[in-house]
Amino acid sequence: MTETTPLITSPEHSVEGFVREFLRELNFTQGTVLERATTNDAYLALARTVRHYLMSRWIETTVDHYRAQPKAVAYLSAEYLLGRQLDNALLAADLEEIAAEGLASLGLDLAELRDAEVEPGLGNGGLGRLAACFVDSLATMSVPAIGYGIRYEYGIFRQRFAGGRQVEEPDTWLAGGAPWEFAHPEHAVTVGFGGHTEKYTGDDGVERSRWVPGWQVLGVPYNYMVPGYRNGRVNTLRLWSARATHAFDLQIFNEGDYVDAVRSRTFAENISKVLYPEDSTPQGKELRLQQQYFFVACSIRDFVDQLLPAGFDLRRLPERIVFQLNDTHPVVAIPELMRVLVDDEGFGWDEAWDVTRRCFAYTCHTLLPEALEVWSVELMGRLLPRHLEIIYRINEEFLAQVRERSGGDELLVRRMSIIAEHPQRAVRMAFLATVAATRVNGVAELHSQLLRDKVLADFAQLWPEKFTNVTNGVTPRRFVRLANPGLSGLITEAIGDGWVTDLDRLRELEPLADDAEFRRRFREVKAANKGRLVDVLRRRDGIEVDPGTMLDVMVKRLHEYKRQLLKLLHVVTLYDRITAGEVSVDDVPARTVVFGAKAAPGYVMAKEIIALINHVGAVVNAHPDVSTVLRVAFPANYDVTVAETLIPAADLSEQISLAGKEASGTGNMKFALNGALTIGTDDGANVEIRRLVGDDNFFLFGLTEPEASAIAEAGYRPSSYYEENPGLRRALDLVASGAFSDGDRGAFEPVVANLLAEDRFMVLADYQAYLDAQARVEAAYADPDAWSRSAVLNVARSGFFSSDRSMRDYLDRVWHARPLPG
Ligand code: 6GP
Repeated sequence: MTETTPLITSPEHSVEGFVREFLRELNFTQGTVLERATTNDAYLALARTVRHYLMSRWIETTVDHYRAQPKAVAYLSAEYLLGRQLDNALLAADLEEIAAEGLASLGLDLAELRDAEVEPGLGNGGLGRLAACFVDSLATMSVPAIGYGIRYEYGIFRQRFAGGRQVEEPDTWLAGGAPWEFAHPEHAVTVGFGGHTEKYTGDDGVERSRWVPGWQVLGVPYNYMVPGYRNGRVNTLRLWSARATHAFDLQIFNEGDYVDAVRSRTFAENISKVLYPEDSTPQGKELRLQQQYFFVACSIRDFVDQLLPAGFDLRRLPERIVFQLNDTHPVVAIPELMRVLVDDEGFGWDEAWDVTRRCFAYTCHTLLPEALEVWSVELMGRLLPRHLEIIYRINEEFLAQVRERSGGDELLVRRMSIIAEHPQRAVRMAFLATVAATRVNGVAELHSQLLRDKVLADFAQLWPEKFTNVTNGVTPRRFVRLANPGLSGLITEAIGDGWVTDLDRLRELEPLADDAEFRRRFREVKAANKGRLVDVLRRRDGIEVDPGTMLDVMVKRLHEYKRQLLKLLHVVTLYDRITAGEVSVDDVPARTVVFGAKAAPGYVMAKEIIALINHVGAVVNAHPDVSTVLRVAFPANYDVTVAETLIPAADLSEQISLAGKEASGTGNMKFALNGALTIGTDDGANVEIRRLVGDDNFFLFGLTEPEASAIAEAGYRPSSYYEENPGLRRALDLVASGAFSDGDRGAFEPVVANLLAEDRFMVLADYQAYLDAQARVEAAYADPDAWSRSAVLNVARSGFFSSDRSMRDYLDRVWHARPLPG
C-alpha cells in the first residue's frame, strides 16, 4: 500500500469524452475497430470504459481507508450472487444517458451490449444475493468495508430442462472475458493444509504447538469494484483464486515426472474451481472445507498484511476490524485467527482469545437443523490439525464455564459442546461461531426469536446480550431503480429522487394511493413491465405469456420447505375444477403462474418436483378451455438477470413456506417494493412486511409457527387431510392417476406418497387455507383500481426493507463502526 495517490484523471463526463474513451478501449485493448467489432468486443470495451470513470474514486477510497485507519467491516462470505455489473456501474457513475447516447452515435445499442454480459453467479440464492446487496449498501453509505470471498471458476450451474427434468450444465462465466476484475498475483498469499502439529519449547520456555502443513496453495486475489451510488466511493470485493505454489511444482518437477507435475497443479487449483450448488443443505465434502479454510486464511492474512500499517499492534485489532461471518461457511476463521495470534505472533492464549472474540460477529441464515454445518473431527484433524487442537481448547474452556455456571449439569454440557459425539464426532460450526462471536443475529424478527428460543436456546440463556436481530434488506439501486425504470420515474416525479438512498421516503407516496390518476399511471407502468417480460420470455425461452393475465410468481430455490408443491396443488385444483365443469372459465380471472427455481443436483425430491411442475404445466397449457384462464410458465435457469425483469412485472408474490422454516426471505421484499401483493404465511420477514403494508394489502394464510410446532409434536398425520378434504383428495389422485404423465401412474408416485406419509412441511395441512386465500386474491383482483391502491401502498410502506437500513442496524447493534465522512 503506497501513501501517495497516483496522478490520474477520469475521462471527461460528456458524450464526446465517453465516445473517445470507448473507441480507445476498442482499439487499444480489444485490438479492433468499430466496423469489425463483435458484440462481445463492444461489450468489453464498454465495460472497461465505464470502469475508467470509477477508477479514481476507487483509488481515492482505498487510500482514504488506509490513511484514516478507521474501524472497518470485513464481510466474509463464501457466496456473492452479484448479478450483472454493467448497469450498476453506469448508474453509480451517472453515465446511463451519456453511454446510451454515445453508443447510439456509433450505431451501437446499449441494450444489446448489456445482454452480452454473463452474470457472475457466485452464489446459490438468498444468502449470496444478500451479501451482494450488503456490499452495495456499505459502499453507498461510505462505510469502510471489504468483501472477501471465492472467485469460483464455475458459478451456479446453468439449468436446462430435458423432458421436463432438470439438467445441469457448467457455468462458464469467465469464458467471454472478465472486464470487471483485477488480478493481483503480487499480493498472493500462501495457505497450508494437512500435515501434523508438533510441540516445541519457545524462547520464553513455554511449551507450544505448531503446525507443519503437508501441502500449500497460493491464493491470488481478484479485486472487484463495488461502487457506491453517486457518493464518490468505490469499495472493494476481493475474491480468491487458488493456484499451485512454485514449491509445490518444483518438488514434483525435480522428481522427474514433468507431465505429472503439470497435472498435479490442478489439484491445488481445484479449490476455487466450482461453487457447491447446495442451498441450505451442506454436503460435508472435503473440498468444501478446503474452500472455506482457503478463503478465510487468505482474507485474514490479507487484512493484516495489506490493510494495516507495518508494525501494527495486533492487540488493537478489534479497534480496526470486525469480521462478519455470513453463516457458518467462514467460521474456521475463528481458529485461524487464534492460530495466527498464538503460533505466528507469539500471543498468550488468553490474550489471543480476548482479541479474537472481539473481532467476530456471526449471522445465522437458517432454521433447518440439517442446514447447520458440522465437520467430522476425522476430516478436520486431517485437513487442519492445528485448528482442531485450537477448537478443542476453545471448547474445553467454554465447557468449564458452562459447568461452573450450571452447577455441573452434564446434560447441558453435552448439549452445548462444540464437539458433537453422535452420530460421529464432529465440530458444530454454529456453536463455535456462537461461542466466539461478540454478536449473533438472525435475519428477521421471527427468525431471531426462534434462534433464541429454540435453535440456540442454551446459548441465549448463557449470554442473552449476544443475541440480536437484523432484518434483511435489498438494495433499492438494483431492485427498483435499475430493474424498474418505469416505477422509478413515476416515484421520482412524485417525490424527487432522494428515495434511492433513503428508502423510507417512499412513505411520501402514501397519499397518492388515493389519487386515481397516480393509480392509473402505476397500472400503466405495471403493464409496460409485463410487456417487457413477455418479450424476454419469448426471446430467451420461447415461452408465450399473455400480458393481460394476472402474473402469479413463485421464484426461489426449489426446496420442500418453501412449498412449491402447495402452489402446484392450487394449479392442479383449478385445472380439476374447470375440466370437471364445476368452475366456468368466465368466473375466474385469467392468470399465468410463473415458476423459477433451481434444485441442488443431488436433491432428488426437489428435482422430482421440478419435473412435476413442468408436466402439469404442459397439460394445463395444452388444454383448450383451461389454458384460456390458466397457464404455467417455468423459464429455465432462473438467475438475478431474469429476476430483474420478472419481479417488476408481477402482480402476486408467492411466499408460502411453512411457518418457522424460512429464515427471512428477500424475494418477498423485492416483490413488495415493486408493487406486487403478497400471498404468504406468517413466516420470516413476511411477518414484518404484513405489519408494515397492513392486513388489507396482504393475503395471509396458514398455520402459525406455534401451531405448526404443536401439530408436529402431537404427531402430524397428513393422510387425515387427504381423507377429509375432497378437493385435496381429487388433486392428489389426479397426479397419482398419471393425468400429467401420459397415463404413467408411477411417474410421480414418490411425490404423492411422500405427501401422504410424511409431508414434513405440512403442505396438506395448509392446503385449504391456501385455496381460501387464493379465492380472496381472485376477488380482490377483480377490482383493478382497489388492487392498484393496495399495490401502491405496498411500495410506499416497504422502505424499511432497504439493505441500507440493514447496514445501519449492523453498524449500531453489531459492528460499532461508522461511515467515513466525505
Ligand atoms: C437463506 C434463507 O433461507 C433465507 O430465508 C434468507 O432470506 C437468506 O438466507 C438471506 O438471509 N439461507 C441460505 O441461503 C442458506 O444457505 C444456510 O442458509
